[in-house]
Amino acid sequence: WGGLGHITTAYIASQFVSNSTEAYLKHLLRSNEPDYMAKVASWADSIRYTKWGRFTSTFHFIDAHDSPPESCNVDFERDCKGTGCVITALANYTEQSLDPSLPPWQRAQAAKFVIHFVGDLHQPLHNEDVARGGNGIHVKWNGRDFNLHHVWDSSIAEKWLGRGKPYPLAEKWSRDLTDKINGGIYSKEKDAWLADLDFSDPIETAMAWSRECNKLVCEYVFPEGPKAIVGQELSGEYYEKAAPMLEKQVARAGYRMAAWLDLIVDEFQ
Ligand code: DCM
Ligand code: DCM
Ligand code: DCM
Ligand code: ZN
Ligand code: ZN
Repeated sequence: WGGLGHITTAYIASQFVSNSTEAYLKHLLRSNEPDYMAKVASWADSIRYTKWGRFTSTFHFIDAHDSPPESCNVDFERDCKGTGCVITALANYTEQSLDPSLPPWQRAQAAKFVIHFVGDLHQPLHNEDVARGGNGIHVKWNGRDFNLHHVWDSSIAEKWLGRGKPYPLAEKWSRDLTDKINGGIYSKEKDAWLADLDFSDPIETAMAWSRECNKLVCEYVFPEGPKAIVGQELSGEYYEKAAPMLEKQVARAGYRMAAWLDLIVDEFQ
């Protein structure tokens, strides 16, 4: 996701984590503010193009070698790169974040990676190989040229929320989504969102979330296949169908992030 998506998932998580998780993370991340998670949610994107952070550049996605729209599927052995993917990254940094033998700065860094990668794992094109997750596909947005990946990372959410500063927009969106989870349209399914969560098997948990997200590629990202979308204007009908699904993915990511962080902190203490 772009900034809005990551900040929002982290704000949602901060509304669902337990009191002890909040206290532990505020201490580890050295912040006592309500945005203690939101403000570190995009950090992993800021280091991936630096020299020391280059080793993390493939950690943000898994390249499902499937063939949408006929067949969507993702396979850990087949699709996770040797240099690492979002599945192994989430598992490795989960382990680091609860390893008491590591220094606090490294556990803090690991927690920042966990917060980021749970978010990215819920972006459909981060679970798809075609044209490097859509980066190589040119489309139109309000008449201008964009790549499809950017549309899904940022443009759809930006249109959905309207103009404004990212943090206030994300904070408001997170409150809307928290209400939808607690008592609105997601309240009946929120328990099912945690059904695949197995803290003893982070790889399988992440794969379950990835499979669910990859399915959306066939239905919402490439409903008529990758060739048919080239050059299409996406800010109309396509957007109307995509935005509610994208919103649900952001809600799921935030809710699952909170549950995962609670398990990390329970284990650590
Ligand atoms: N490191 C980090 N944050 C930085 C700089 C480095 O997390 N701002 C990491 C990269 C290495 C480790 O710390 O894993 C040691 O780095 P160095 O040898 O640069 O101290
Ligand atoms: N790292 C790790 N396990 C360790 C030490 C460091 O996973 N025992 C992390 C810290 C950095 C990354 O790996 O995020 C790169 O470390 P380095 O630059 O030390 O190879
Ligand atoms: N990306 C992806 N799948 C790929 C390659 C990249 O999901 N196979 C994502 C990571 C970034 C964005 O696309 O969010 C841009 O990546 P890059 O700058 O590496 O092209
Ligand atoms: Zn992206
Ligand atoms: Zn990312």
